Amino acid sequence: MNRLVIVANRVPNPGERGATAGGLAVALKDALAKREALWFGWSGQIAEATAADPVETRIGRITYATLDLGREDHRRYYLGFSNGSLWPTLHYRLGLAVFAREDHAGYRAVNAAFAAALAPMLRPDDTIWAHDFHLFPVGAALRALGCRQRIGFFLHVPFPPAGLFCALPRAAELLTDLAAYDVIGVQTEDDAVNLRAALAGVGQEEAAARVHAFPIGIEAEAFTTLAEKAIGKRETERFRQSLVDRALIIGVDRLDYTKGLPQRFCGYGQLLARFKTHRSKVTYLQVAPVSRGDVAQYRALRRELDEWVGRINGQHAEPDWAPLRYMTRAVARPVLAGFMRMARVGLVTPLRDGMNLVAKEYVAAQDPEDPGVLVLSRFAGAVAQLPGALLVNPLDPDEIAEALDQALTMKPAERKARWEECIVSVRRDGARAWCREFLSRLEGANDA
Ligand code: ADQ
Repeated sequence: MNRLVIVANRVPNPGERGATAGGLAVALKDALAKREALWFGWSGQIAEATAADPVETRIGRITYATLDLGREDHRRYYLGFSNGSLWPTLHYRLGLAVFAREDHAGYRAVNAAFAAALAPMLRPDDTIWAHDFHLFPVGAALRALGCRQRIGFFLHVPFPPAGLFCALPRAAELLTDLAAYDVIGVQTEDDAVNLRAALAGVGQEEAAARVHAFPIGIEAEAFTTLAEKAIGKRETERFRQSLVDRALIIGVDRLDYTKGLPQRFCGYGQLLARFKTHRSKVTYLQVAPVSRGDVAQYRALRRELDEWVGRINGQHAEPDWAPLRYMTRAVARPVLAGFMRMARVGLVTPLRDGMNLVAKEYVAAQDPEDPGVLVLSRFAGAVAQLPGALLVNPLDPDEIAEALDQALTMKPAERKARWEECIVSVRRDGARAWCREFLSRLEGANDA
């Protein structure tokens, strides 16, 4: 079998390459287990200048090739254009987007540097798969260097309506870059419709026909096993005892303004204010490790959430009950899986999300005989695969409160029926199917 080359902004660290790995590493596990692979990208380290030659580490059949980013490139490419311009725009938050020509130039320069470092490592029959919004131009940069291999691209975040995306300066250039790819993958049919329209709008009709939706999933069985094994372990049991038979609501997110956390906290506050029967009978645990802590908007969000926590606990706590427990430390996946299994409600209310794997993990973690209820934003890509969830508008705290009340008082038979509607596609449309479907379209692309 030919080699698979993954190009992504981040390459997992040595410590993350085992059982604790998250995100893309988990989703690609199956594809990477079956064939020789090269994983290329940023090391996560910042140096004086961006390295020209990658550092290679081989573990089994996977070679990890990483470049350190220069300080200025990191600021322009990563913090500036990727996180400051593209991330908010792609999440429909044009008002939060900033644009600077220097950042845009830095973004293109790093993509060109990635291509220049990767090209000499490529074999003629490699299959190349580039990931996410940091790397819109890397395929075109590889083509400019003469690479004729199959190159696919997958966008993990949403793609907004064409008019919104095209308000971003240089949007047409980014869309033209996408035309270099043989397959352009997005999470949902809505994203595909939006991206096709945007491509057609800049005269890239042929590229528009290469856009397809591939909803990403999780390794459901493995996550279920993780959750089952966590029950009875010391950490899980200590947590259970601390709840003193109170129903648990759980939220697990990166601390990001797309995840709707202030509105969610407000919704929980509304539950306690309006549905008084739940007072002292429910505990909400929000795990939200700090991400992109060096970006001002993220620091402001953190302050806002600190205020919400103080307000809710200050207003509603009893001497023996804190209604909201909030952690900005990361929690290990096996422990999280156990907490999710214990939770009566999984609360997942992003304002926009490409997919949202936490929603699927919550479903996979449940005890089939006594499952909890998923309260899910109607703006998460995962909605299409989770028909049994209680859907809410994440901007409406009252609706969140009403859904929480409904979930907390739901009869076991309805909980079971709703969970069964969700688990079918969580199991069927897993990480393995996502990889298989994307790669079979990409590898069949030039044969058609
Ligand atoms: P993210 O925005 O990071 O990913 P999500 O899909 O929910 O969002 O999470 C990815 C993984 O990180 C999950 O496996 C989750 O368990 C883990 N994770 C999240 N919060 C955590 C926490 N507090 N502690 C420990 N682990 C945590 C982007 C897009 C999503 C898309 C994914 C995959 O924004 O829409 O679903 O890529 O394509």
